[in-house]
Amino acid sequence: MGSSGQSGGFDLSFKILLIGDSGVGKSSLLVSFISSSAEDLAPTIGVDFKIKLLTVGGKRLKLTIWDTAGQEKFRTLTSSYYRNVQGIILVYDVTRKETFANLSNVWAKEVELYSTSQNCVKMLVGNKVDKDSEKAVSSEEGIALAKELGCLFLECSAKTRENVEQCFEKLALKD
Ligand SMILES: Nc1nc2c(ncn2[C@@H]2O[C@H](COP(=O)(O)OP(=O)(O)O)[C@@H](O)[C@H]2O)c(=O)[nH]1
Ligand SMILES: [Mg+2]
Repeated sequence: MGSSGQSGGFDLSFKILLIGDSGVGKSSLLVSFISSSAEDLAPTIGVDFKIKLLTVGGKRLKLTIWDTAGQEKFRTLTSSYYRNVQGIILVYDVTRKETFANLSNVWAKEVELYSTSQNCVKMLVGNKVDKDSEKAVSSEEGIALAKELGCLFLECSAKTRENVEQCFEKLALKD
């Protein structure tokens, strides 16, 4: 973890990854967080990473957040994607049960295999809570899986921006 203390710089630097099935809203979460607006939610716009500077609890944080460019469809994220990572956000779609199941069946296993950092903080995020009537994964199920995987837990909506900032801030604060 980098630490620079110069004025105009930042105190702590974090590399954060977004992972999870295609279509759960990883890119939307990133865009929603970076742009502070919920407009223009388009399906995967293959970004590599975005940088956000923010101050939390008096500390200036530099977050470098990596998004997949759609290659998660083919399950071909490589070990290099996980290198030197301090935070991992595992995203599922609360309206699609299989995206939740795949977090334990696929993604958590990959994290286990590739993420070598000792104190990497993980966060389980259920996205699309704005689609309340279509909710297929209960908050209790989310909380239980988070506990099992040793993750923090939040439900959010990239569309309404509910809890979006908290996802990233909570992760950065934990480290
Ligand atoms: N209703 C709703 N739709 C969302 C939300 N987040 C993403 N979407 C939509 O879900 C689709 C997939 O989003 P995308 O960010 O491309 O998912 P990714 O493949 O995980 O990067 C897009 O059509 C988004 O507009 C959300 O919080 N609520
Ligand atoms: Mg995407």
